[in-house]
Amino acid sequence: MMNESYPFSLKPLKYEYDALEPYIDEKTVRIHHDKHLKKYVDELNNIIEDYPVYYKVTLFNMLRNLKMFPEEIRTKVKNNAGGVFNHNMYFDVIGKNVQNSPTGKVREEIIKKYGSIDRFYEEFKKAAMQVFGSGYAFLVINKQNELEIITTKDQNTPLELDLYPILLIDVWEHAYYLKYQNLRNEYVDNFMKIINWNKVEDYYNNFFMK
Ligand code: MN3
Repeated sequence: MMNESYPFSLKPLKYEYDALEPYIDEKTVRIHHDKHLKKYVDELNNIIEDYPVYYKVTLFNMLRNLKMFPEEIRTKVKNNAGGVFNHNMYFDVIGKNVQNSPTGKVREEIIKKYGSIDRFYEEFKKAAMQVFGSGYAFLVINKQNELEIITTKDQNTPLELDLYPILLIDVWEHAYYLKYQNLRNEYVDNFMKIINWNKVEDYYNNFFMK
């Protein structure tokens, strides 16, 4: 998924639109995936189309090295490539009937860093609640190879900071407003119940294999 290059495509969900009910409602998933994510994919393709020199650059490498782009398109690439990357990961790390508790090496690392899984949930929720306006909370692997919670604004990704994300929550209002309105805290609590920790573990292991 991260190794994809131009032309980018809208990846179908690996579950039904209503699979995340009652935590995330069908209508929100449908609009979020089919409209919001699709728009980022289309916009990114429109931008890159005029610059064949970037046709072979992966999404991952674009975001790791935004300086490669000329200034006239750099912000647009950052926003739209970020939108594609963040949403692909978002829909990938949640699911139905998932391994809903941290597992494997990630579990060990979380306990090492935060003391307990509950304490981690508290910290992650606090970060998600602190995002002012639109953005994300991420669990990343930092430069010391430790876990760390960070937030980003808009569609910014940890990749441009040389940090490697393994979990994220989208707290743009479009991710929850239809069902939760202003109650972001309830959305965040419910999001925790549908995290697919096997996927988070995969992202973690992939980082150390590359
Ligand atoms: Mn979103």
